[in-house]
Amino acid sequence: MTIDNDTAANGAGDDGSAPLASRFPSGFSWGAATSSYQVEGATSTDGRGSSIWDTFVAEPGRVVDGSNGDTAIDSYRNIEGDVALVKEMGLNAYRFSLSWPRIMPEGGGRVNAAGIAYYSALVDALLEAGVTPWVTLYHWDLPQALENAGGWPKRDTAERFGEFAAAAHEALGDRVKHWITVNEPWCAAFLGYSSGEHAPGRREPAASIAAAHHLMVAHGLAAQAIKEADPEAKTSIGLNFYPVYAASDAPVDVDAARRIDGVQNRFFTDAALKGRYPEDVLDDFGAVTDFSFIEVGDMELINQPLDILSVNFYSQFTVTGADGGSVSASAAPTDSDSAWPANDHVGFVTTGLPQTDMGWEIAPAGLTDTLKRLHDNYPGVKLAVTENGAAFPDKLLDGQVADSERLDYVRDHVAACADAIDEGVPLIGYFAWSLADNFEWAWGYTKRFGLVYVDFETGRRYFKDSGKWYGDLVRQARSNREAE
Ligand code: IFM
Repeated sequence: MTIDNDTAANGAGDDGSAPLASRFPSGFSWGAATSSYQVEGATSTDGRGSSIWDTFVAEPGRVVDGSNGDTAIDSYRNIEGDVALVKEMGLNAYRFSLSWPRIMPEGGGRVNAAGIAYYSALVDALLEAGVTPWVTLYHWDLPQALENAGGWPKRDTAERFGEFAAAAHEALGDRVKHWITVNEPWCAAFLGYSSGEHAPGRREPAASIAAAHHLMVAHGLAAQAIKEADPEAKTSIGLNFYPVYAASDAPVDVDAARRIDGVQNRFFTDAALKGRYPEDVLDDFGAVTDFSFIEVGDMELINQPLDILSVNFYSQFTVTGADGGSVSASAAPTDSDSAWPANDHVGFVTTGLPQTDMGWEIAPAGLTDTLKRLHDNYPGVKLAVTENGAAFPDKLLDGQVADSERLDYVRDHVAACADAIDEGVPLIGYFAWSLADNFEWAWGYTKRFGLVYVDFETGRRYFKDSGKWYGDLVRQARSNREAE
């Protein structure tokens, strides 16, 4: 699968700099990532319970193309095919998530043996292929039964998640050593319960802050349960980070940047790694909530010892607080300012940088800066980039996808990781988002993030040029290290 332009990407730079593939330490985890609802399909198969996404997608107008995850890319029935793609690229790690309602259809109590059997088979197939599984416990498909009982704004949901984590670990922990508790609680809380763009589609700013806190309590309970069962297991939380810049030096813009940085970057990280929420964010949130949901002992519970901080990185924000901060462009993952509770007078400004098909600005240096900042602020924890990638409108022609923009995006972000390593950041892995095109939430199948193109009619997979390039890079990086 070697392609012609690989030397430019993987070979020595014109300036005599080291080849990209040689800039990573031995033992580095090279992976790709997916999540259950986005790829599995089989939503009514083998006793899987219903999730909030099954309910949400059935409501007219929620998903731009009216689609759903009923079939997705059929990964539930295609373990062999998906693992073969991972293996063919030479990856040594694969990140996927467990569907909570597939394992616990009612959200708590009864464990569905067929659900466990599926993930057990996937783990075995990966290990057989020499690939380390990185398992995410929560990637947004909350059992509908728990949403019916109040969802994440209710504390009980976090307690049930602790049970689910223990059950998942009991079934898979003999083989799975890398556990990411919760993925992007910012999205689950604020897109799910404040702007309503994601399931369950509620628009309740105060409840969204309770949801955010309970997602962190859930993280604490899960990390605790896993470490109790296996002190050698590596625990992590997946957070989505964006450098946030003020549009100008004007105090209103500087304050807008502080507020968005606070909710997006510091709120969850300070809680997980410092055991406290940032005071300035609590002050901002105080406009809409009294925090009565925070119980004594919660912050200690959330502040579990973590081995790895999982960094999801896509873009950067430039913000203004001027003129009431009307939203002027969609550099943000959402056009809706109501995704930032108590900050709805902030505007997102485009700066002229190239954008992906999501309208997200391409800013690889922001990844280096983010990794350095995280290491400076939370020095005791290793870092892994567990999502990074770009949507572009791909075309399949004669079995080929010439996605040079995505190839450039991945290459430049991998290089940004190498720059961070050069500056002393303890970065241990990079996972491209995503292994293959899949269901992109409220965008349905209209946005393609994969290294592998999926024909959504037939389910057939084709390596894109970016996937071929990434495979070349990884094989070269790994063979360099093995040769030492
Ligand atoms: O597809 C999503 C993923 O589920 C979570 N992080 C961002 C990706 C791209 O939007």
